[in-house]
Amino acid sequence: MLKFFFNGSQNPTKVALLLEELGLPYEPIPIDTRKGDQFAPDFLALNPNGKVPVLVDDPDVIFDSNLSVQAWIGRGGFEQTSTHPVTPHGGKRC
Ligand SMILES: N[C@@H](CCC(=O)N[C@@H](CS)C(=O)NCC(=O)O)C(=O)O
Repeated sequence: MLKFFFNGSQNPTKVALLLEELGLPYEPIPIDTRKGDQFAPDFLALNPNGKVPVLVDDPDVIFDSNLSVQAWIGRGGFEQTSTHPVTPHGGKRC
């Protein structure tokens, strides 16, 4: 299942709207950026920029809200991001 790391700000909200509109099942995982949760090592391993949103479709990780929307609108999921670097886990990171 998709994992969606978010807070209540505009960039994560774009992705939340996408997920809801497409009816995709996902696990919402709140990140409290006011407390600095975005700098926890586990989170930085997903997004070295320390920002939300992050969408994980294991093993693929995507951490730009606009690219998330573009990838899914292409109906190819993360396959649309194949020009981006591959993660150590074999997935694509963008
Ligand atoms: N280009 C990124 C920007 C992400 C971004 O700026 N996220 C903000 C929330 S809207 C954030 O995580 N801020 C926390 C911080 O900078 O510490 C995107 O569109 O997803």
